[in-house]
Amino acid sequence: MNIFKSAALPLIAPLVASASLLGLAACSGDADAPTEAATPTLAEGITVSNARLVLAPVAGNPAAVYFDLSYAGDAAVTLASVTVDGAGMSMIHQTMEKDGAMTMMDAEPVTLVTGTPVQFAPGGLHVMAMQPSDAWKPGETVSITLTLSDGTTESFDAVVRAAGEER
Ligand SMILES: [Cu+2]
Repeated sequence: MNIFKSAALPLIAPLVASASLLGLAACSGDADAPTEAATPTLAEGITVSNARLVLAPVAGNPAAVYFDLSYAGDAAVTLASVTVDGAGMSMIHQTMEKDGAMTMMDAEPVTLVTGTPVQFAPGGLHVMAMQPSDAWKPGETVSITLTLSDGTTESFDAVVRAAGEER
């Protein structure tokens, strides 16, 4: 009897190294170029409420932005990036408990699902506004812009709160 015993073919994928690394520069460094020319398309179906920017207890430390977002759009989109007006850099963070301590890290892309609210709140998702502006004073507002994966944007104002205030 001719039994095909473990007929595992050596499936060695031909690693055709297409080493065309040219033209893949991610950051082209033209951040100083005027961007006014690009007219952003407004995201559809997004409603943001209860937006607030909470200053850090220590001046100069990152501030956190929280808000409630609801989505009623048809397109399958994720939150691609966020801009906090006046901040040196902004990122979407996720607070997690790790080994009994709370830490935060870059959030996985936040997918917007119609009818499913997304809450940016203390202890969870938040926007980290690095290099905060000296101009941020409690009671004033800061413009926040979300950019979705389809390139549309949604801007809203967040009220500035002092570190000791309700988050
Ligand atoms: Cu953070």
